Amino acid sequence: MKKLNKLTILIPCRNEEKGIGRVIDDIPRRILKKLGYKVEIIVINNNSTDKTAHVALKRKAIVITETKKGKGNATKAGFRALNPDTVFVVMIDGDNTYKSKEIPRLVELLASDFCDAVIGSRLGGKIKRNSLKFQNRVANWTYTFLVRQIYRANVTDVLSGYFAWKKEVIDKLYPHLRSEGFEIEMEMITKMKKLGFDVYSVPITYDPREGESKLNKFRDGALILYTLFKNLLWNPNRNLKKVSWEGIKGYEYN
Ligand SMILES: Nc1nc2c(ncn2[C@@H]2O[C@H](COP(=O)(O)OP(=O)(O)OP(=O)(O)O)[C@@H](O)[C@H]2O)c(=O)[nH]1
Ligand SMILES: [Mg+2]
Repeated sequence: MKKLNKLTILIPCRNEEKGIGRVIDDIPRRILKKLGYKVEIIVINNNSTDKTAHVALKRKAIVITETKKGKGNATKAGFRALNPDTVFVVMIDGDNTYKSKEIPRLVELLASDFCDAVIGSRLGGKIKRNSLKFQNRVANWTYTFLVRQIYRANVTDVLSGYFAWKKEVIDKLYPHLRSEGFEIEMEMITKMKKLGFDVYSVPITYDPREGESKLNKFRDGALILYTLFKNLLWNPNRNLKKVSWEGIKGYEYN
């Protein structure tokens, strides 16, 4: 029998009991298996006061705990939990806005060696009614325009939470990541470009969220913009000596 490659799906969650079940249930396991992947699901739970962990564990996901608040901290904890045999990594939100059944669309670009990392694009895809607020759309157009011009990144949605990477990209990127909150995505995109990775977008569907938003549009919007400009001065070689690679720590089970 053909050996299956491991595809790890990271789902950062804080109080997402309303969405996480659907996100996990809709992962197209059979299709992914046919494509040659063995699926592993890691939910990064963060101070949830609801049944997020329970819902995820019931579906046989691995649930790890990150006590430090923020999507950036959760994402980095997810990266540390990756095992060396993972080939591709997907990150998707737990609020059922991005559709997990579209995972094969992102992974195909990696499998065919079209690029090293993929961003699921809402602006280039299907935005369902009441899912992306007008002001968020305007901020996204503006930030995406700036990243395209300044970093020469041919991407069409820099505020997306839907990503796929070849595992070796994470190995090189992780030691450079500093973000604690929602600026993590901007940090990853700008640093991936500076590290010389090929990043493109694929159109995806975006639905209204289940449960409550964790985003503060003023504070997080400003921090994301600051990250965009700050990383202009970032030089991977100059910073290389200062970073320490924490290595793969394996799994923590709840
Ligand atoms: N583990 C963890 N996850 C978080 C934290 N903050 C946000 N998240 C998760 O990150 C994902 C994105 O957060 P959202 O609140 O949906 O932010 P958004 O998608 O930019 O904004 P919405 O349009 O309101 O959905 C969700 O799955 C959240 O549960 C956190 O502190 N810890
Ligand atoms: Mg969301």
